[in-house]
Amino acid sequence: MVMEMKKNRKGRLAALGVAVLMAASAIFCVACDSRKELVIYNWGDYIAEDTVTRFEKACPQYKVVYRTFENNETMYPNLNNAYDVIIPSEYMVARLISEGRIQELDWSKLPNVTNNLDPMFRSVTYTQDKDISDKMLEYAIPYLYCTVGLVYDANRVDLPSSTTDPKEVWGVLFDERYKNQIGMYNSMRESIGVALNYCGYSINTLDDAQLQEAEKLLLSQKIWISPSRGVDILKDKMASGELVASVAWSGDHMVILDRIRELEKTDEIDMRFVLPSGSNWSVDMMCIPTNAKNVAGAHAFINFMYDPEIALANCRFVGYSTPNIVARGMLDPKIAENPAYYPSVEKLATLEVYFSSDEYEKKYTEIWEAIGASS
Ligand code: SPD
Repeated sequence: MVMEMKKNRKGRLAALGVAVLMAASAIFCVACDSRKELVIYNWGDYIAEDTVTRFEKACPQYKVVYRTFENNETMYPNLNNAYDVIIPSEYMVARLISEGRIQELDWSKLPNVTNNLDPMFRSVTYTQDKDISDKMLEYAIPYLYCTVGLVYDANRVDLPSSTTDPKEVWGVLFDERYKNQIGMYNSMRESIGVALNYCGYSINTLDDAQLQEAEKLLLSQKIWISPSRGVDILKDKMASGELVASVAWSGDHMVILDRIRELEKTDEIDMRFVLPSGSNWSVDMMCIPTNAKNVAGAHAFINFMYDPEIALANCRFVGYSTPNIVARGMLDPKIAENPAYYPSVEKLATLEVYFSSDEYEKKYTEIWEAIGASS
């Protein structure tokens, strides 16, 4: 018995010794890690799995802290945390510029961007305010872009394959035959935009009657169709066959196709993407908040992302369209020349970017909250 107690005490002492050593070495490691933190805030599922490691290897003076958000509106209230690089969509970038929340970039630190940015991005319209649109690239660098369309399983959804009529395309999402089998993004502008486009209105309307019609439609969809709501989760639900159709960013279509292949379901599911006329195209942009603590590291990261090899690996992994002209040239032409993923300047002119202002914010948020609050 005494022997037993002695043994236990010895064991406890040994365990304590190990714990003390471990704590001391942890403190020592933190103290000796002289790398400067670089805090990145990006959409979920939106970077290749090895990009951060590759960056830390290329720039060993930085240690990345990587955080994600679900949509532009959930990102915005968190900006008081000092992020170094944030990657919102263009309409949110326009708002952040007008509010003085992001800083001017030093292009002399971005030679890869200078050399590899697709020239189209130097002249596209990013927002309705021409002054802000013209100076967008002084504050933000395109990361990846996409269009908004419908993904659907052609084996289970009745939709003429040639149509791009918004009434027909989006009609799938309001069709009671597909009750419990459709997906809607948990994202304010995409949801209201789909409803407006379906009704035949601009996705940027401020007209109260039109907005009310869109609200009514989304409320009845919620009651009669019970859509699955989410962002990244919808890709799995589409690939597994749980859903037959969903609103989708074009990049998500590419990921869904990959997952269907992984699940060996290509014989069962014929997953297509259609871009309705008058829909949205959107570009997510890398910016440095005014309160960033590591401005040099932020420039290094943005520049790194424009290395053609890195940009290529990243866009292949996440499925979205790259604004890096050299990387795009290395893609399979079936993708790089598909107008649903890489619309020409002429095609872009038939689509809309989301506009932003306090009035948009107020009117669209009211609708979004009304839909969220309804039972
Ligand atoms: N996994 C989420 C990727 C988000 C892509 N950006 C969407 C643009 C919205 N305007």
